[in-house]
Amino acid sequence: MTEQKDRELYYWLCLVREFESRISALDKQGKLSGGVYSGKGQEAVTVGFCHALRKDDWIFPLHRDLGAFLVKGSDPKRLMAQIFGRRDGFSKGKDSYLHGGDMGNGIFGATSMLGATLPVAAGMAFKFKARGEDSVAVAFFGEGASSRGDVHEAMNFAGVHRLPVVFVCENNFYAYSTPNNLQFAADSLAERARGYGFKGEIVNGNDLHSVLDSARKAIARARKGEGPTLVECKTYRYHGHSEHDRAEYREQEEVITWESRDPVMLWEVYLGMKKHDVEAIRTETAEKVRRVVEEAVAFAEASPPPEGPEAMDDLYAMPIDTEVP
Ligand SMILES: Cc1ncc(C[n+]2csc(CCOP(=O)(O)OP(=O)(O)O)c2C)c(N)n1
Repeated sequence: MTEQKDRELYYWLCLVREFESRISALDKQGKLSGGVYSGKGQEAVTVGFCHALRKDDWIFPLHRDLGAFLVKGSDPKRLMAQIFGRRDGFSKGKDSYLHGGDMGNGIFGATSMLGATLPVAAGMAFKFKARGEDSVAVAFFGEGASSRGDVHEAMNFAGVHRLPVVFVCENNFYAYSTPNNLQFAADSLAERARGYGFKGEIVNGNDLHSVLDSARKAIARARKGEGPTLVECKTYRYHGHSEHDRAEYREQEEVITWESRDPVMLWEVYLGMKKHDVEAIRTETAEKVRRVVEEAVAFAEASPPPEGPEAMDDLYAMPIDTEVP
């Protein structure tokens, strides 16, 4: 990889982390309404997959995938306005940040029902195939969501029709407080793919190299018409389920073990092994991402909340003036 690529990927990892850290702080300051579901610790998954995509590809993020918005191309200012519930957000302040999609950048909004976006991703991939387009759909979900029937239906349909979709499971070992051994009885989630007739693999979700490698291969397979892939990324969320959850169901030793495999730190080790000046890159990148996040917060705070009558905007499609043949 070129030095420029190495630095670019580091920038994305750091931007996602800074953005999420700031949101957690804003939440503690009481400036946000709605839940905050930090993906801190899981950055390599969203950065790795979204970096490997084109603009005309679509992603289907869930509640912990804020980083996916940033890397797929969302304007950080509009994303922050969405989180603040302001008029300049994607949903114009009428929605919690979780449900806002960014249609212009190929990002479908999440639904509250876990896993319900996976059949939509399969449907989008069906459309790509039917129209002969070579775009790809990437659906993110947690191992908790994997227990839902929707997930089975989406994967079965995608397998039958060999659709250009990649299913990315972020296995962070807990669905709220439910650990893996109470979530599924199989050795892994990736092995379910065999039952659907496509490839499944397990990836170290904290190692950006492994994620990128797997993402590129799965996306290329989908683009070439070789069907779906299920990638199970083993990773860990540092925070609780949301900011109010102290996650006391986890052992401190376990948390520390995962923190020692931090995705940003691992990328710094890689930069160092390539004899880049890590200290200088870290300082320069920290300044850059701090500025982006500062500007996003200032923009969001200056954006007005929607006024009463706006509550009715965008609720119904306008009638299309068509001539009946
Ligand atoms: C069908 C459904 N059941 C329960 C919930 C409540 N809920 C929201 S997030 C969550 C945990 C999800 O865990 P997982 O899918 O592993 O994702 P993670 O939060 O670990 O990223 C739960 C139980 C929900 N939103 N939808």
